[in-house]
Amino acid sequence: MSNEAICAIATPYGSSALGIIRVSGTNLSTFVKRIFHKSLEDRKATLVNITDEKAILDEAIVIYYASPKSFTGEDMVEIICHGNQIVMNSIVSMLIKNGARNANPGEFTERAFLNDKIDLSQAEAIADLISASDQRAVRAAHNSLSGKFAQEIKYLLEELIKVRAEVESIINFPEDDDVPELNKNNIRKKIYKVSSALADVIKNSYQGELLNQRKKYVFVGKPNSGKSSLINCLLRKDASIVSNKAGTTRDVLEYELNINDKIINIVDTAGLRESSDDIEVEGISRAIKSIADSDKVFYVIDDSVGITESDTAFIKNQNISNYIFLFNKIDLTGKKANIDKRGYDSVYVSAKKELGIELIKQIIEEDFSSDNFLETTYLARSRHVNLLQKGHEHLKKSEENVLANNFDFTAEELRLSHAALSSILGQNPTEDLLNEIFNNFCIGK
Ligand SMILES: Nc1nc2c(ncn2[C@@H]2O[C@H](COP(=O)(O)OP(=O)(O)OP(=O)(O)O)[C@@H](O)[C@H]2O)c(=O)[nH]1
Ligand SMILES: [Mg+2]
Repeated sequence: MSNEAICAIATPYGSSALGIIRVSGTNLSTFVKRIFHKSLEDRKATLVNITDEKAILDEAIVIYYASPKSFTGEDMVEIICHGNQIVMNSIVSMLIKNGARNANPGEFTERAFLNDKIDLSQAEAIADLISASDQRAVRAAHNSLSGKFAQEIKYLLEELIKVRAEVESIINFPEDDDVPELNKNNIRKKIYKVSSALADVIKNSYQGELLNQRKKYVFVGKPNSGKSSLINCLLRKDASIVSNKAGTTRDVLEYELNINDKIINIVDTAGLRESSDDIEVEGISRAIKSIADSDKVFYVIDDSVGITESDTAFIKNQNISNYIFLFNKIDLTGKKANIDKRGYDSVYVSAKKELGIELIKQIIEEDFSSDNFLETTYLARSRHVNLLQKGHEHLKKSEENVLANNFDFTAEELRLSHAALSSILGQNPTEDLLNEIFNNFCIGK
């Protein structure tokens, strides 16, 4: 690891009341003295004038965190200045002139990991917390970040080590001696105990993985049914082009929608119909693809036309099971905005008169409340889930080998299970793995 001083703006791009710039490196005290013309007390907010060759860049609060009591474990400086991009950029340029360099994405967190301030699962939880799309995802990320997830893995590793030791001692039995039944049963019981505890962690981590993915709702239906109009109503802006020409939307357009702090993606698609236009045909095939990875389909029907055979045929042929009919244009049919739960779920709305738009949001919110969430849900990533499953598979094989009196194989399977679980915490990580994880962070974290 290089110990060069690194710096980055830690707050989002744009204007805000305050902006934060972070610096991390070894022995920053001389660096600090040079740029601020005074020494800073550890963990104390100090007001300074930040200058670059006599020109005042800003008046700011700076806090110095002496190693090892800092996020990265190195010396760190946090500069809390005015949240103006030009001011912040000029402070960063001044820091670079004085010997720091721009931090790579995730480099602060990577240093925290390399300095043993956090394990790899906690580092990943930081990225997940930053991008968490709703309250429950935030809580689950906290469960991982606080180390609860890591503690469970550490417990499993400790238990595994105990069994491994016992198996090794059996392997060292004189060859002509049979392994006493008592020892065999003991080992089986212990493996079973780890295996069922691991199964519980897997169960909770699956849920966490789902939480980590933003829910996606796709709007499909015939041309002119009003898909784009409804999406614009939900977004409260003219995002998609609307026109009375059938076949207006040609591409898959994905937008972010915030409903009471739940962030979801809504997708506008090309109207479904037989077409000889290559571009339209491609648009329709993209619409079909986006249905495949959606959480729910809103099938939009022009209520003045009603459901036709081609609508039901499409739903059947594409095997769409999780869908809701949105009957749009009720201003033309005189129906009331409402949710009809008889038979298939239907919502009656009008994009033009903005009727029933809240009902669409209600349907989406119901999806969130039906997800069960446990306090022990972790925001596990697929990397974790895969390793947990791998660890579990090897444990099962080790149990089979105990039964077959193959203790050498038992030992090997236990070793592989141990290796899989310890990779979750980043013990013996490869450089590729670290690059993959930290490159997905934002700069400044
Ligand atoms: N009366 C009435 N007209 C509507 C309503 N919603 C949409 N329209 C009109 O229906 C036409 C088609 O609307 P779009 O939102 O472009 O329909 P679309 O389903 O996205 O159509 P394509 O992109 O071609 O598939 C436009 O002229 C809209 O103004 C509604 O609630 N009531
Ligand atoms: Mg459209």
